[in-house]
Amino acid sequence: MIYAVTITELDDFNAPNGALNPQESWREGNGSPSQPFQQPTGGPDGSGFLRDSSSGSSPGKNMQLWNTAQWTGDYLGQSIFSLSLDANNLSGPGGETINLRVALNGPGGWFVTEPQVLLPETGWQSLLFDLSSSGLVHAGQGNAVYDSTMSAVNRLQIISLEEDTFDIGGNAGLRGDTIVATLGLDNIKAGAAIPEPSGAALILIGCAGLIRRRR
Ligand SMILES: [Ca+2]
Repeated sequence: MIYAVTITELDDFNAPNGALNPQESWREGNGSPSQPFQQPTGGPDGSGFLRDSSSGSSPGKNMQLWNTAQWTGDYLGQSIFSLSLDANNLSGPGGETINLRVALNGPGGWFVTEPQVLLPETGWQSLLFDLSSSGLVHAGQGNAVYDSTMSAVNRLQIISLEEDTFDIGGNAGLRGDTIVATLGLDNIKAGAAIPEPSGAALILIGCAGLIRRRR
């Protein structure tokens, strides 16, 4: 396997008509009849985006899709500690809520973020996921060591998962919720560590205290 991820990775799904891999290697399991596909227009800036559906019944019942190509590799070496994306719950009026999470698998096992709620009929939302050790919990398998997975990620998965009950299938990876839903994704982007405002604020308060004492 060639570990390829870089800090500049961006999936914008803007490939022109007739391109070889417009879905940018995002996929579901082999048996799923609802593989993710590029929608040529309708993204947050009007450009192409990725559309994926779950049927609520087998096959293709779970809201989940994954990448084992450009998103595999050494996140620590590339200083990738966050992931941002634009998401749109396209399930329609009265549709299911999507609880979007990012999950990564590697020698340390599965690690997953907290869910971010994506209600239907709310349009495109810009979401930021913390991939630092404080933003991820171990969901099963491997040696449970954060560095082990993040230095050799073999799969990046995007799922809807409301509860912290983790069901890991073989090929399916970390299973998403069994819901009838449609998800739009665009601008899946690697990022650096998210600054901690609380820590910075504490330092500022500390400095103000020092300045006051000197006067
Ligand atoms: Ca796009």
